[in-house]
Amino acid sequence: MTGRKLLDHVLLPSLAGEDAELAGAPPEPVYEREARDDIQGNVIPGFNKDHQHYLFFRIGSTQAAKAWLRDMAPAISTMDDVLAFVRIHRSLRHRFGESEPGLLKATWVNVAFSHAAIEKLVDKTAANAFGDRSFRQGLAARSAYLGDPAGPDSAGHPSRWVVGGPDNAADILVIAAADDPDDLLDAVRLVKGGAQTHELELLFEQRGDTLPEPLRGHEHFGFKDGISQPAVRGKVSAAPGDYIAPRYLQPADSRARMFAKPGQVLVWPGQFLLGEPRQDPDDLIAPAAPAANFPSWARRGAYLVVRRLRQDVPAFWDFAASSAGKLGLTPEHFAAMLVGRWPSGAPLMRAPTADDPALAGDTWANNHFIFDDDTRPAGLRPIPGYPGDSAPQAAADVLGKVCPHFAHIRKANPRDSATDLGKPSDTLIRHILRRGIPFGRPLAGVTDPAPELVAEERGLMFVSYAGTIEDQFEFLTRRWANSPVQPNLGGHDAIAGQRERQGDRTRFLDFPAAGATVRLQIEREWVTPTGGGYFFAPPIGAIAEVLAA
Ligand code: N7H
Repeated sequence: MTGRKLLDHVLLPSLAGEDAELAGAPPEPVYEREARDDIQGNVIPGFNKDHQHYLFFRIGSTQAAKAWLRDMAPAISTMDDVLAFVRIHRSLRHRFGESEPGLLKATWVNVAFSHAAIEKLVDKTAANAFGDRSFRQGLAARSAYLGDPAGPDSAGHPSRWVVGGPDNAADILVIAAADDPDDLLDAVRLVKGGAQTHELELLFEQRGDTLPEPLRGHEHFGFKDGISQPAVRGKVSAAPGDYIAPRYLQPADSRARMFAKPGQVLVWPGQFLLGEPRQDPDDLIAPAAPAANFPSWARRGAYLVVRRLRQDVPAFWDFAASSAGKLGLTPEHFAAMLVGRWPSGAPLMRAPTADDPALAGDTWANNHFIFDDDTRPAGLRPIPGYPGDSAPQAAADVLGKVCPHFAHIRKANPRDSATDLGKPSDTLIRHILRRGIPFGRPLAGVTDPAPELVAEERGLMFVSYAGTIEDQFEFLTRRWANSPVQPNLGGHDAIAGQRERQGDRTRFLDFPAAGATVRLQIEREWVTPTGGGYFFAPPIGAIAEVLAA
């Protein structure tokens, strides 16, 4: 049986059913087969593979590039392909639990284009019809605005980037991903071979891999990543319960209209796919009109941001250790306050004083918390084999004493907190779909690392998709991570924040210590941009019919 046929049949065990539709909830768009075959699979639902490869190409000859794209188009992995895989995988996990023996394997490929590439392949008018100003300008031109180092001698200055700088910006980005590293190598070989015969110059390539056990799923500082994602509203068919993102809350729980899984907020698809119903910023549940500021062939495409972020692991942990010493905390606790989660992924809001690996491993509990009010237990549908969420619920932390306002996850997603924008529903229109993966060999957990290992490059290939770059990725970075007073007072985001003021890159944290706030200056930097680009992942139909026509 092929994945396609299975997709029509595999619904989440015991969750599909007549009670799956919620009274009073607005109807969500149905993505029939034609739409699912058009949307690239890394946008929705996301490849989520342990091994990925990023290939940055420059077009040599427009005609040759078009011929290559015509060859490539049938090989682009669709939402239908990837969703079928995810559903079968989920079904196996329900049966086998965590011991699921890795029975399924797949290899996926997606492609995206810069503004300059669209100009070359279609024309200037088409390229300029994209309403997102940041996309039109490109990442290098926006770098200063993002707070990246302004001095040309700084490692993070665009003139020194490995790709995406003023002289080495890529036209086309190919993302290949696989469960099996050998399968990935085969796919990359094929892509490179085809590109070479069609005069595409490979400017840069980056392999990314999940870190080896016991760090699988963690990033280089040692923290579990990929826990919190928005859920895209929408259905695969009109059948009751056939949602893209399975709904785990009981209809009797009023939050079932707002969350797919506990803590996983539902967002209308137009926040990620052009031309689809967007999120109403004044109402947590209602849709708003689709955007129309793009060429008509680009409907159901998504903007893609890629940032190659180098991480200096010793600098991060040195700061954590010295600050922790001043505050009477363990370095691990202090570092968890910078992130908002313990290394295991357990949220501080539910594990305020010590890590809780069991909570971290509980996918129905590890994202279930809000910041400003007490969190009520979630009413869950019966989930086979799941005994229920028994960890203590989060208590209101308006002042940020448990999870500080500078914590990366509180900056990037303030959840129920009122922000500088006003109400929590405004936060919904800022969400992004994160699809990154680490690169380089780990240092975390290595005792007495050899100097050569310390000196190697490592970091995060940060990748995100959204319906705008300016109002989503750039907004999160510039307005919240880089600001010491937004979305709330408390200091900079020490993870994602960048700050440039005439060469002074010092950031600070206002640490909520007992009695008074302690201001901690951050002199060193541990996340340095070293390359990337702004791209557009078009609907698959447009690759052959428009870009390669
Ligand atoms: Fe972040 N980190 O290790 O600390 N991130 N991030 N990020 N990030 C998150 O909740 C990290 C970066 C977001 O919904 C976790 O899945 C690192 C940029 C958002 O609660 C961890 C880097 C931007 C979330 C990290 C980095 C974001 C998030 C917790 C750079 C966008 C979800 C795991 C090297 C502007 C927040 C999780 C939510 C979570 C880390 C960069 C955004 C551990 C090391 C540039 C939206």
